[in-house]
Amino acid sequence: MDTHSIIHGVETMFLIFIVGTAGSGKSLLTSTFSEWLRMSKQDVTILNLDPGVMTLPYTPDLDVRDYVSISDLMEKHQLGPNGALIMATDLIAGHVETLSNKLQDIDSDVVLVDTPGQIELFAFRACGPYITMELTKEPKAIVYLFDSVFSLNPANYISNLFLSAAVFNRLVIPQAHVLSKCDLLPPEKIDAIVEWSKNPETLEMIIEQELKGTKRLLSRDMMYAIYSLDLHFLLIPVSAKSNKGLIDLNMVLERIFTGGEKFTY
Ligand SMILES: Nc1nc2c(ncn2[C@@H]2O[C@H](COP(=O)(O)OP(=O)(O)OP(=O)(O)O)[C@@H](O)[C@H]2O)c(=O)[nH]1
Ligand SMILES: [Mg+2]
Repeated sequence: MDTHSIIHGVETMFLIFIVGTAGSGKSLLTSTFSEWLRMSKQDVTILNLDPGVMTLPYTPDLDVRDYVSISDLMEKHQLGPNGALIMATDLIAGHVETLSNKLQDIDSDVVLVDTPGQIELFAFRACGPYITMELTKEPKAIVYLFDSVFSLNPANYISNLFLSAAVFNRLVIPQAHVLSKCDLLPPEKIDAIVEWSKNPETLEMIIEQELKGTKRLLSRDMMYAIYSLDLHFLLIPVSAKSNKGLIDLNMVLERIFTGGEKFTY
């Protein structure tokens, strides 16, 4: 594979932000995908943007915890853990220039950015759009994770569609969609969820079958609203445990970066 491509004759570094709800598998995918890319002879830098994380399944090359400390903020400002996390995430914005300069110095092919556990801290406060815009001027993509087990319920799946559309609306960066932890469901269930993402009629059918009353009506209307936006949410099943789907994820990212696509996948 060749993620390190040449656009307009200039060698380019690509930034990939891994985004998703708490526990959706961002950090493990960052770890597994970085190893997979390295095996494909790609130069990879990992940036951890989660100030609150205790342990990571990889060794970050750059780590916001070196710049902001949750425990210091709690002590200094008499904050609880959540308040400190919010403050820490906002403070990261002040270190973006330093992080950008470091990334430019390292100049790897790909930068994988692991984002904070709580998606709202990253995507819905001012810092997320600021960081994604200002962290170098290199091409960027979002990988948005749909947790397989959570997505099996059509109402949850639709909530996640909304969340991912909201992230796109905030960040306006080409977005790839991953059905994470696909090893945790039988293949036919994974196929069914992927089919919902390809074909709204199958989603409508399952809503009719599995949901009742207000939940059914709301889910159906939310689904229509999403599809009327003409955004695409084609899910790529991926397992960060078995490496399944990494090749497909890579292909979609390559299309985004080399094709200059501006839309969601
Ligand atoms: N079976 C399976 N488990 C996974 C996979 N990816 C992640 N997990 C597990 O899911 C849990 C959460 O994974 P993380 O990678 O920490 O998820 P995260 O989104 O970074 O979590 P936060 O940063 O805390 O929001 C861990 O116990 C992982 O081992 C996967 O592909 N398959
Ligand atoms: Mg994490």
